[in-house]
Amino acid sequence: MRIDILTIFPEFFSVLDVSLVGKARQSGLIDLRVHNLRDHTHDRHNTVDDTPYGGGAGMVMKPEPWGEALDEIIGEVSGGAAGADAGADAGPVLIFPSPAGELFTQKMARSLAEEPNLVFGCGRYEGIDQRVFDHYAASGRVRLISLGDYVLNGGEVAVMAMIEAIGRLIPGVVGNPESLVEESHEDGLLEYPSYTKPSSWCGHDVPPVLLSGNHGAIAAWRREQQLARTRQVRPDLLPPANSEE
Ligand code: 6GU
Repeated sequence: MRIDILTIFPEFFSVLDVSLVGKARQSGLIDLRVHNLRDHTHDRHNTVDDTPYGGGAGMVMKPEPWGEALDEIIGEVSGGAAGADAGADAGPVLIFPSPAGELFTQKMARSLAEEPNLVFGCGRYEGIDQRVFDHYAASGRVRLISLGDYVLNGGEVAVMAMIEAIGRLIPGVVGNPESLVEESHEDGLLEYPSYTKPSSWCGHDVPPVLLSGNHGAIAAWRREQQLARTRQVRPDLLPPANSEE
């Protein structure tokens, strides 16, 4: 998978050299390129923002640097394996992290992990001029995506979270694919509690069923734990039949 990131803070992304995503980059499973939006400005101060039309607090990111940078990346990516005359939806998915976007979910991560090309555009300030989204909605597949109902200063940290969630679902990135199956959200529920040795620690014992060797009983206990946890802290995740008290 090729991932392009457009940002005014390229140095944020140096952490993507480490851990599983870092290994996936070294082995060539992920081709990740970080671009500085300011390289696409042409004034002495490398200006990327301006005051909002209609007034109001804060600054808005200007459309021209985004247009120039996105055209360049889309041109490179589309000139590759997809071929010049690939269909309208063969272009990269353009993802703009935004608290005004649709909610990022495990399901979305699974579907994005199957894409050959993702482009992330990190906004700062009060956001990006709306015409950037409108312009590329025609040629590419634009998605505004939010991590949750709170506000970050910019898209960089959100993009790192999304890349980690998506990257680990690319075949080969996580060593043991089975470890991807039994996790929170993969089956729509929170995960069950895990224990390792010693069987007793500071007066806390591992639930006896886990030491029983009875695989059917263990599976049933884990399922009950998933349901109980989910009911307690995330009842919104349960199908209606399970959420009744
Ligand atoms: Cl994706 N971006 C920003 N700036 N703030 C957020 C967010 C994204 N998701 C939650 N808060």
